[in-house]
Amino acid sequence: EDRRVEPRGALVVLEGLDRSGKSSQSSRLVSYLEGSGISAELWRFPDRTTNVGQMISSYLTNMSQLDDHTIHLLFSANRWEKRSLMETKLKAGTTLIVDRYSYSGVAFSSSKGLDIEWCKAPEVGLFAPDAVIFLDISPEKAAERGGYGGERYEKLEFQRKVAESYKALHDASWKIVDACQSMEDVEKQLQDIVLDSVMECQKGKPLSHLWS
Ligand code: 2DT
Ligand code: MG
Repeated sequence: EDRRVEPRGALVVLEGLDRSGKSSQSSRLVSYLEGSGISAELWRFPDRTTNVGQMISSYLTNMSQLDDHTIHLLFSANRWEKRSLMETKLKAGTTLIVDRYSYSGVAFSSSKGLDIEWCKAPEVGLFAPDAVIFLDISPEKAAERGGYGGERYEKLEFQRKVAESYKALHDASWKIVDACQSMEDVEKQLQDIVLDSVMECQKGKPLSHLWS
């Protein structure tokens, strides 16, 4: 068996309700890592730039209607189409900070009533994150922050269901961070979590796969 240690970048996922601060914190993290001399990129799902991503975007902005199963599979396909680039980047030593991933896929679709195991199935074989950070905020507090756009899922009633689905989905390995703290306090906690993960991966922690 080949036991050589291959340093690599870390795959770090941020999850949470809309307006929990994922996007701001993700970009701050990338700046912080780059400033510390660590190669890092900001990724987000859905990636609306691809053909599949454009179908997703059109659905989210209510420009098109799709069956719940169909849109679920498109979100998954959007991750599959980025998988090989993800592998290349990680193996080249770049840490990826990813704003939403398979957990959003399962939480949002199962909130519409789709079976959770059915929702997980198309994610099997994608890379498992080295860290999942959940920015924890109540749906009510998130809604008070304002700035829900007019997109399909950006409604308090639905966000309440998503919050319940995330609870059913998370496990002990998730890092739960109180998103109601000041931006700076959240930022500091995220930096510590991510640095730990980056160090582990530099030491050659093997890449693993969903669903684990
Ligand atoms: P943003 O607001 O982050 O652009 O997300 N979603 C996301 C799903 O339903 N399934 C998925 O697999 C992913 C990644 C969450 C747009 C919306 O898309 C939802 C919010
Ligand atoms: Mg949104």
